[in-house]
Amino acid sequence: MKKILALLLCLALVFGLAACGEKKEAEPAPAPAEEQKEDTLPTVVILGTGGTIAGTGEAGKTTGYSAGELDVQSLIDGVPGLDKLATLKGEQVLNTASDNVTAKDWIVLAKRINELAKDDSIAGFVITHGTDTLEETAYFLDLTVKTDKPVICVGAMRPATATSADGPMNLYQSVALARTPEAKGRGVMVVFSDGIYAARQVTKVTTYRTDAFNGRDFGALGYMVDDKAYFYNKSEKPNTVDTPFDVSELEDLPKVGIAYFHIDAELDVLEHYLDSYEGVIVAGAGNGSMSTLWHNRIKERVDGGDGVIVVRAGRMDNGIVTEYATNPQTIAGNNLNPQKARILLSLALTVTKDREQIREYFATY
Ligand code: DAS
Repeated sequence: MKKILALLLCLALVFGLAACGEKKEAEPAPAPAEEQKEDTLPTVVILGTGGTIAGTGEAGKTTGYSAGELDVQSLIDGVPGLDKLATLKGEQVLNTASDNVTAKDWIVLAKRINELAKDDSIAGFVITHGTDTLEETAYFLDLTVKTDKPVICVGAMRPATATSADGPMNLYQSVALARTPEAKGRGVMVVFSDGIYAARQVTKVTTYRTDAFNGRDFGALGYMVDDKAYFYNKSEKPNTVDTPFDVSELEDLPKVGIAYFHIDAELDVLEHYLDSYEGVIVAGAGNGSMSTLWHNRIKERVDGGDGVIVVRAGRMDNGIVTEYATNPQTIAGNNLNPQKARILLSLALTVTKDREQIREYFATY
């Protein structure tokens, strides 16, 4: 008897579930993919600039390729599922190895983002870029774009034709981050090898391996896992809409050079920079340090009324360079590496030539 009852119960359950299934089928069918895309997907603009991510070479190989060969539409088409994340609009700003990128290119890029950002239908931006100078472009944009929408810089260490090319996943995760509402208001970010990094902090740390970036003393802002962003940190430094740097009337930047200090560094190297540039970053040892020979020459020039601005940065990636009370002729570069200190000084010189105001900028941005 018990067995019969159990059998009846099972049958009732099975028919019940089947009925449920039928009910489900009776619900309105989901909108066709195209319709759903138009209605619900955010729009992300991908601005292509070249680099290894757009590089091609011998099939399978990771070296001996040409950077900046594929256009941005080919990059988009090459990533399965990218069009399920967002409505994508590709624009080719330039297509070159990132060692050829210029300040003029930066200004074109920043102006374009600033213009597009006014369009309410655009959720965020991705910049595809070579890795060599990616951190520089990212920091420049961090100081000059006037939007709180996510701006994500991305690249690859292996060309598109390599075995296990890293570009497609990096691009996928960048688009995913650019459309993520929690990514708003965090400044320009770099996505690389599952990590999310702040533009001001990130630096390239290897010539070859695919986990090529990190945030130095500050680590990562978070992780990407497939298309999901997990944030843990936020940079305290003002960026984008909270900086005084405005590119709208600029075509180029004031000339700022980097003088690399080392044992036996000759005075004529420094002199060259002091003579020909509006600003000089000394890539110094330790606390942005340099020889007495170099120090004294900077003092003589500045005390003698030379308007050249000299900033001391550190050759190593971590720690802070502090002011020298006995040497106010130079400005401490804070914890910016020399290539990033160069960007801040170039932009500062578009606003002021005043040494003390520029000192304040280095303490702030
Ligand atoms: N080194 C290449 C890259 O990783 C070239 C470049 O920076 O454009 O992208």
